[in-house]
Amino acid sequence: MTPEDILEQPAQVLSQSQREQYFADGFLTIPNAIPAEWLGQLRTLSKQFLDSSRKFAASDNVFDLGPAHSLDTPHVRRLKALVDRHPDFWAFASNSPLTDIAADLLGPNVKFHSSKLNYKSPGGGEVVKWHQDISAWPHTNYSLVTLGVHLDDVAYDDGPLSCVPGSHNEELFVQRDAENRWTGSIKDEDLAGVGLDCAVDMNGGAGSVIAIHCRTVHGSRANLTNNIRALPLFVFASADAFAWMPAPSPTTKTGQIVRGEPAPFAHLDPRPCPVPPNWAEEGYGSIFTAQKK
Ligand SMILES: O=C(O)CCC(=O)C(=O)O
Repeated sequence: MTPEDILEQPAQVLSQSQREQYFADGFLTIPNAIPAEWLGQLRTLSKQFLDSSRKFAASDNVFDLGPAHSLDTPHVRRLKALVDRHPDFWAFASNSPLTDIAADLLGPNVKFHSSKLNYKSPGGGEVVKWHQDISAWPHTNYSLVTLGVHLDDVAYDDGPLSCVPGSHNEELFVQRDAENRWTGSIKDEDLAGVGLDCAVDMNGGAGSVIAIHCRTVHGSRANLTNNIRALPLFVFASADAFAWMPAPSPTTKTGQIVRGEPAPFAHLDPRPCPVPPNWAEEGYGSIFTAQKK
């Protein structure tokens, strides 16, 4: 769906001006969006998984572990395919206030794409370089959004995401190095024209939701605190957006309709999108492993 078509649909939880701001800037922070019961359960699950990671020594299809990981001090970078880790993660993605927000930004027919929980450890944590998400999972159009939930208050020191306003309406960059290897990040020479000095930190209180358009240039700051910043992220698409390459981190729920009906036609956006590696053949670790290469 186009932004104009989406904005014509009645909103469920967002105001019309919040939706307009999302389409103008390419991102939005929604304060107090998640009720306390859901927030409590997400926090509990996040801590349980972090704790259960202690017994693992190497990354697998559940945990992406950092180099400092140990029994005493878990260093998890990512809990993968969240909706397959616990039924409540899927309930949250498919039938909660989060799903209502997705429908307000994507239209009445919404398809689930993927999910993960990123942990940012003290001592810097995973600084994520500037990138655009859609280049890793291209679709027939650009009506996809990532929704993140702040489990705790997030300010500058906690390592918030940072987004460049209006960058979703500009070009998509090739996220590969000179040898054509996938880097998951935008080259320095391309960044020069992006307007990084205008980037906005997505700070917010516990229970706020951050929405990032799939074309928006964004990155993520260092964690300067002694706390682990945990951020569950869920990606949704308009039902008429169809993936044309294998998903990097598919889940058992990828492609399921969570609001409305499946689309009888694909919507084709003519703006070009670079071709990512074929993840089904090459495998995908995480953005952290790709950016560290
Ligand atoms: O976890 C973060 O702070 C950033 C995550 C991100 O940008 C991504 O996973 O695409």
